[in-house]
Amino acid sequence: MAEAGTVSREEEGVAPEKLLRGISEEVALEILEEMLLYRRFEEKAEEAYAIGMIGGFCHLHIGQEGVAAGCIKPLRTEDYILTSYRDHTQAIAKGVDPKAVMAELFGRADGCSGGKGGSMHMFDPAVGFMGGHGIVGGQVPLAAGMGFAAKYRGEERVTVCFMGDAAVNQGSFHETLNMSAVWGLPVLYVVENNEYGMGTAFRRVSTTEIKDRACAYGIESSTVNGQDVLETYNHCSKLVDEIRAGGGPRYLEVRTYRFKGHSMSDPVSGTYRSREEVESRRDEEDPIHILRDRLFQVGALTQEDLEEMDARVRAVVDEAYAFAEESPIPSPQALYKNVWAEINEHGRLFFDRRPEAPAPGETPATPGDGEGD
Ligand SMILES: Cc1ncc(C[n+]2csc(CCOP(=O)(O)OP(=O)(O)O)c2C)c(N)n1
Ligand SMILES: [Mg+2]
Repeated sequence: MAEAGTVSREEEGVAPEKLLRGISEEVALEILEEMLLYRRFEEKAEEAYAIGMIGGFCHLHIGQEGVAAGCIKPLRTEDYILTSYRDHTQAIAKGVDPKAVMAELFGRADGCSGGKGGSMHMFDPAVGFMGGHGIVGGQVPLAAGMGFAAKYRGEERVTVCFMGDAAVNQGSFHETLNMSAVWGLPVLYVVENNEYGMGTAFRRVSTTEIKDRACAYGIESSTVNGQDVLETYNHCSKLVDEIRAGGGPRYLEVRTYRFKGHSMSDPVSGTYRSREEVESRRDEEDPIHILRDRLFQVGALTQEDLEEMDARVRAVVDEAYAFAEESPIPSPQALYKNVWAEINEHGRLFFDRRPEAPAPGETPATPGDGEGD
C-alpha cells in the first residue's frame, strides 16, 4: 500500500474535526477496510481472468468502491439489493461470502449461484442480494416488484436498486419510477454515474442531467459524490431511514468514475476517453486514498496500521482464491436445478425429451438426442 499522498485539493481548509463528516473513527476505519477488500478482491479477479481461471464477461468496479460501501453499509440483512452486471463488490458488501463470489467467478459448484451465473449473476437471497443482472435496466422493474411485495406484506424491508447511467434511457426505468411513485414503494433507486455506458459518454446521449430524471415522476432526487464514501454513507443512511419510515421511493445520483475498462476486453483509455483523463481522475478521486488520507490526518491511522489492514484483506482474498480453485465444476445434473421448464404434450420436459430430470449421476441428454418433437 503506497504511503499517504498530500491531502487532496478538496480537503484544503477543512477543519480536522469535520474530515470524518461526523462519523466515528471506528466506523470510518471499518469502511476503509471494506473498500480495500473490494479493491484487492477485484485486482485478484483481474489476474485470474488474465490466466484463464475466469471465463466469459467480467466487469470490475475498481474506482467505484465508495458506492458499494457507502450505499450498502446502512442496510439491514433482510433489505434487498439488486444491481447490474458490475456486481462483485456489492455482493460482498451485502454479506455474500467472498469465497462464494470468487468461486462463482471461476464457474465452480460452490459459487453463490452454483457456478451457473458467473461474474454478472451473483445471487444470494439469504442475505438479500437479488442479483447480478445483465440487461441494462432489467433489474429496475424487478426492484419495484420487491418493493411492492414488502409493502403489501407490511414488512419494514427497504430495496436498493443500483443501475448505471445508461439505464436511465431505458423504457423500463421510466415505467418503474412512475409506478413506484404512484404506489409509494419503499425503494431507493441509485444511479451510479460513472459518465460512460461502455464507450458512450452520457453527455452524448442526454440533454438533461441524471438527477433531473426523477422529477417527472415526483420522486425526491439528490446527488452525492461517490468518491467521498463518508458523505455517501451519511446521505444513504438518511434516505434509507426516510424510506423505512414510509416516505416512499427516493432517487439518488452517485457521481463516480471507473478506473478500468468497461469489461476485461475493453481498454482502459485511448478510445472513447483519454489517458490523461483517466490518470487525473484516478490520482485525484480514488475513494480509498481520499478516506485513507483523512484518517491519517486525524491521527486515526498510521502507515503500519494500514499495512496490517492490507495484509488482513489480502489474506481474505487469498483464501477466497484457494477455495475457488479447489471447488469442483458443477455436475451436469446441476443444469436441471432452478430451471423453468414446461412439460410438453407428451408429458416430458421439452428441453430434454425425457419424462423427468435425469437421476443423479446420469448424463443429461445433449440437444438432438432422443426422439424429435
Ligand atoms: C438492453 C441492453 N442493451 C445493451 C446492452 C449492452 N450493454 C452492456 S453494458 C452497456 C452499458 C451500460 O452502461 P451503464 O449503465 O452506464 O453501466 P456501467 O457499465 O457504466 O456500470 C451496454 C449498452 C445490454 N446489456 N442490455
Ligand atoms: Mg456508466
